[in-house]
Amino acid sequence: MDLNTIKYDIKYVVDGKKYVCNSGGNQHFSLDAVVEDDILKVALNAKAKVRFLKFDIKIPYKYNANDRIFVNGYQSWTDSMEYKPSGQMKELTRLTEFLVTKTLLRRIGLPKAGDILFWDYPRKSGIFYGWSYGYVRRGEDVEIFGSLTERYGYTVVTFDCNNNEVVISKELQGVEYMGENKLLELAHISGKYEEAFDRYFDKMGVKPRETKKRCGYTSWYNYYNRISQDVINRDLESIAAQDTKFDCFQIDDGYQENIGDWLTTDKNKFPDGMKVVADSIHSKGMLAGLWLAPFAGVKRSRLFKEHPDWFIKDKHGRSYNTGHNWGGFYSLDIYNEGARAYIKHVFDVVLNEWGYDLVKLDFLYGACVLPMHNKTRGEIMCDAMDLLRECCGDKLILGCGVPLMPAFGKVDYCRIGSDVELSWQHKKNKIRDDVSTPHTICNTIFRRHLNGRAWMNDPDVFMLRDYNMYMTFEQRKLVAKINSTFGSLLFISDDVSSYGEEQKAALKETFAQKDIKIISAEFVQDDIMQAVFEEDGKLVTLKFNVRNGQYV
Ligand code: 9PG
Repeated sequence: MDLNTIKYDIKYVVDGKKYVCNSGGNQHFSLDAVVEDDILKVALNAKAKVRFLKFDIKIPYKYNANDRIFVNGYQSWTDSMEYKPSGQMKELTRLTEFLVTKTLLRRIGLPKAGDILFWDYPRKSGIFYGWSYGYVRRGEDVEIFGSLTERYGYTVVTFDCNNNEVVISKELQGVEYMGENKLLELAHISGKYEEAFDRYFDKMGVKPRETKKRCGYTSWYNYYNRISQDVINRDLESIAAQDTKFDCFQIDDGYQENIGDWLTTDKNKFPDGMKVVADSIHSKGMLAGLWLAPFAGVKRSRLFKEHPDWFIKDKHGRSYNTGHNWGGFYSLDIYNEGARAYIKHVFDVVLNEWGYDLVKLDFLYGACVLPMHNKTRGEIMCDAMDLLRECCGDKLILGCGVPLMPAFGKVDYCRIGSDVELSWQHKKNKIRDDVSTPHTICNTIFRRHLNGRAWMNDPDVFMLRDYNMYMTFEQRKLVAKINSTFGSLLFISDDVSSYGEEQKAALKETFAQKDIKIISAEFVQDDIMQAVFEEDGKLVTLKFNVRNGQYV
């Protein structure tokens, strides 16, 4: 990175008046940019109260036709993959975008999980954007452009092949700056794929908290929220009765009376309460896991009814919904003292009184849907993750629905793709964060560099059962193979007592500890994925169509 070739493209407001700036300073502010050790640092000194509408730094960059460009989706569920320079990012059609951003669908919160309400899609071929970091790959070599912290605001990395530029943008909406502020720390790292990512994580100072692969069960992908003590006990007994070892048994959404009231168990479903469930899991020699969305609350919850003031408000002071799930939900303002004390109390009970060892913390993006208290979305999400780690001490956290970089090194395991569907179908025009088997498979493969560096990757479950299932057995085994090759949390949602011999063998094979070395994994033609890896010293090639899960 050469400071002499960098250009600024800044739009800002002072005293209600809009300005444009293409240099390192003017009458309202100056920018201090330095490059040390291939890290670009930019700091702001504002002489007036400045709000940025756009803060872009343009770096000249020459792309080749054979390059592959990786852009990182906004959060856990967002589709993320490599593109050819001539390709186009998968985006919503104008009609769907209109429907989810301008109609009742917005009011019910449909687009809130993603970035569509605060970042513009490029809508052109040859231009690709992602959050916090991205890379250009030439064969085995990559060049990473990666933020070292999102505490100064989210960083968007755009690869613009049409203009031969890499554009580094800061998402600084809703914040007024005055005086001295750091804005950016960006590393530019070149090298072989694995080694370059090692160096990127070294520069960030991020280490994984866990390095163990774990096998287990979650209740979600068979019963969804229709769980009960009977269903859970039956699946627990089935697992304990067979000979493949499970490390962890996790109860998902559905045990609580209402989203937000985590300590009020639905007594019709779990008459003996959640401590008894943790005790039975422990008695089978497994870690007990529990799902919760620690920032979320629905209107009918006691939490929301008693403390509406603890929740995020829009600029008019109205409750701001943060997603459509459960008929619409709201998220706690993590800077509110009452909200913080409540979150701490919930974890104290779940982890210390009930005795759960792992918490799956979901819908975390809700904490930063709006900038507030003069903080950027990025800063809020970093603070939210600090709060969760502080509350959980050394217990295991499985992050989910979380913007990724603020969670680096904070969670032990993290979902890195969308929810798997019970079928393998490609739907055009899927929202980028929505449930989809092709999306989750691509993410498992293309976000593998996070596995063992930021945390251990959760590729979402695989399923081997025959009922309540719309994938062929070959497709189910393909999901299992991809998960065990590229991921580290290997969970099923099946009642294993229904398994025949083939399924038992497939489960054993998927859970077996293997020495895996990925050699390459990429699209070799449109939609045709080829993964080459060594498994216990043996060379394996998987070649399949990601749209339909058929081998080619
Ligand atoms: C529990 C579930 C499971 C699952 C999580 C998360 O975009 N969406 O509409 C959407 C809905 C649900 C969802 C993810 C995305 O699932 O990933 O494993 O825990 O919550 O409610």
